[in-house]
Amino acid sequence: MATAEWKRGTRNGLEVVELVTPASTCTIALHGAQVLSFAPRDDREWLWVSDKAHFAVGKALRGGIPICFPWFGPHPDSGLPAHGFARTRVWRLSGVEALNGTRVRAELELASDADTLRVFPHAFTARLAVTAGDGLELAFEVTNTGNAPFAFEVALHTYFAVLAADAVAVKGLGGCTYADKVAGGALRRQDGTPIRFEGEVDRVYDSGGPVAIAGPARARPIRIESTGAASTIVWNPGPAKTATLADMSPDGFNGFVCVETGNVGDRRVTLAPGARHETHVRYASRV
Ligand code: TA6
Repeated sequence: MATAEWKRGTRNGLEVVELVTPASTCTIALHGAQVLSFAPRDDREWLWVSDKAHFAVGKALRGGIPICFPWFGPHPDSGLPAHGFARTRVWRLSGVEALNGTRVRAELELASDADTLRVFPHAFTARLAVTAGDGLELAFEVTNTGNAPFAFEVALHTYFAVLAADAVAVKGLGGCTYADKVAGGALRRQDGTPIRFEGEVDRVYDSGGPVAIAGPARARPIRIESTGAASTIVWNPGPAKTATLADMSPDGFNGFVCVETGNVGDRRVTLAPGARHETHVRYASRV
């Protein structure tokens, strides 16, 4: 029986820390503080990583749980990367600890510096705590270390592995309004039916959940519960958009659905000097 422990290593040249518990193994790249894998001992891998993902410092890695911060989506200045800079910087591993023999928590940190201040002129410290056990928890905390308020967006952009995207659905957002980015951002209201994936789906819901991913293509449903989150983004590129993405195989869209938890658009967070905000999400799957 594995005990709760951790070890450092590399994956495709990127430095990683691996959290090993009796129930699961979780791999986190220091680049982007990006969770790349969560493999329960009694289930399939929960996360998907593109077979053409870029494993290179400074480049976005498609898959796992990219952190979109301090902005979500394209930046008004087209010269800046979509989804902010948190996912393309190397974070500091500030601590790892085994908790009561069944879980392990890793903490990673990114502080503002000359590079970030050039594109986001605010002093901050961002911390991500990843706790692995029979489920997976992420706590993303931002502290305003400057002397003026600032606003930021965040999304934990999770790629959930599925056997077939058209054989799962996302449940729990019935009645919520959403911006349909496939229809130019048109505002719509989700009816009571689960969200299904036939073709490109790209929707920003005004709800932090809880939601679930379920269907024949997921042996067991994954439940997603959050605190400090007011947005859920649901995305799958479908075949046409996938064909435009250099870091995806043509059929890659069929291997995942993205259900992302955070605070984006008009749900962005404004922090007073010295204030902090935590976006917390828990992924669980019980029989
Ligand atoms: O979360 C959905 C989304 O904003 C989509 O519009 C699509 O751009 C996706 O993120 C992936 O973005 P990326 O920059 O990682 O290719």
